Amino acid sequence: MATEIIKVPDLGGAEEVEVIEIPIAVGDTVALDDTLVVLESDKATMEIPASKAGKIIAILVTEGQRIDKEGVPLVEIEVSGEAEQTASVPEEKTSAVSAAPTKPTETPAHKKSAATPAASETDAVADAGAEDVPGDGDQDRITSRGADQKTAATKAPTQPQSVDAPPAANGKSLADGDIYAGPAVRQLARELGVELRNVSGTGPRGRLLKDDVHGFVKQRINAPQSGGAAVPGVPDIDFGQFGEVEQVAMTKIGKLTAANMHRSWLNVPHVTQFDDADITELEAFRQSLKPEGEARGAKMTPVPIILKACAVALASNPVLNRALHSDGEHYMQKHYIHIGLAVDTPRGLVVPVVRDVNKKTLWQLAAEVAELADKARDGKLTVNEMQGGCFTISSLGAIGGKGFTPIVNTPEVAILGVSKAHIKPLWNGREFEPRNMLPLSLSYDHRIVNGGDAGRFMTELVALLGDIRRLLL
Ligand code: CAO
Repeated sequence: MATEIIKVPDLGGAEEVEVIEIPIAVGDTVALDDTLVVLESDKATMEIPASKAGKIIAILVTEGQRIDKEGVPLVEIEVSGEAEQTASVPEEKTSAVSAAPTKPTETPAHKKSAATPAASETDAVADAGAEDVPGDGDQDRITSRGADQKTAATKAPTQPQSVDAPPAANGKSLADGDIYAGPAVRQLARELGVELRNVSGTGPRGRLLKDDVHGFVKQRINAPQSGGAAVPGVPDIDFGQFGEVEQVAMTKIGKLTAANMHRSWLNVPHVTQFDDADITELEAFRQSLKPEGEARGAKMTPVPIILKACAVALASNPVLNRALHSDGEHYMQKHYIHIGLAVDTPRGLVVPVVRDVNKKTLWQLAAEVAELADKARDGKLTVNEMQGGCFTISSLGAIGGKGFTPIVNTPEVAILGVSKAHIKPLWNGREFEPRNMLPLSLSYDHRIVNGGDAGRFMTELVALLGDIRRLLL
């Protein structure tokens, strides 16, 4: 049996190429024109085809290896007897891609007829399902395969049903343009029924790798079943190409917060409504408490008062003090009022829970808020102190801002966002009066809380903060 060594062709002006994919293994049988190695230069991807049909007996390069000259041996093939034929146009396929022209070229008719049926079918279907490729030099590969598009159209339906294939909003195929993947990845994607246009590439310059396809399938299998489309992945970007960057490990709290926020964002149909509470009198009262606070060693900030007002509003609007049961048939009505308080710490966001808010005095709440916030900032909260909340308050009042849409802290069903109070002109029926207005935003889970429920809660809260004597009623 004769052997043949396939070598790096003319690099077409490229100074260096990298071996980015070896879609064959020793022992594989390859047909004429099957891709053996994929090389990549700065501008183009080059598929090096088998110039003879036969069996792979040695692979002489490794993925990631850089090559800077023509003639480097790539693969050794034991040529099968009946296949001792030359490639249809090997020099065309390699030189065309390596030359990296930007203009598509016609595929000669003799090339089409020389391809084995198996090869032409594979290529044609590949292009029907997932169009090529971004690199300038890939134009030739696209064009040569594109010649079989008609065949592709008739053969594509025999391929496995793809996991998903969402059309672009404009009705144009999302595959137009930038799918950057080699033949082995395309082959794998076809076998698994994955549309490459939906997979994010993590290889160099966003190239799709086999791991990306496997990861995509794994993600789809683990994703909760729903009627909607999949959440598209966000591609990793090499930010280093734009400026200096540094990769920093997330804190444990940061990772937990990210997971919780994502879960809530995906599961909860959020609605947020806004109102302003007139806290002019409340602020006057709060300021008057300062000397007493100093004597007690406690500080009466707005938060303890908002906590108390929320407890009263929750008691009269119990819909916001529920949790959905996972069976979809029940909800849990809570008969206690524990309220979580988002605390900003150097390690991230934590939410200690103030228990039985409805049973505590404002001074008790002020002392507890200060203690929990200190413990949170010192990293000394116990797990118990962060469990059991019915509702959460996120106050950015001391930081600033006119309003925001907080994310419900599931399995709770509502959260109150508090922004910075501002003096605003308010019409009192005769004239504009300067009033201290506190912006409030209430996000809720619309699966269980209706707009009316939330509206009643918010209206009561605004009334309570507008006249805190109502807390006694
Ligand atoms: N409008 C105007 N001023 C406000 C205010 C508001 N809504 N809320 C508080 N303030 C002022 C207070 O009047 C007080 O000032 P004085 O000392 O002059 O009275 C000062 O801010 C107190 O601020 P504080 O932060 O020490 O205390 P707090 O009780 O308002 O808040 C806590 C406690 C733990 C909620 C807060 O420190 C905190 O961590 N907030 C951030 C929460 C957060 O990150 N939320 C986002 C979560 S989602 O990413």
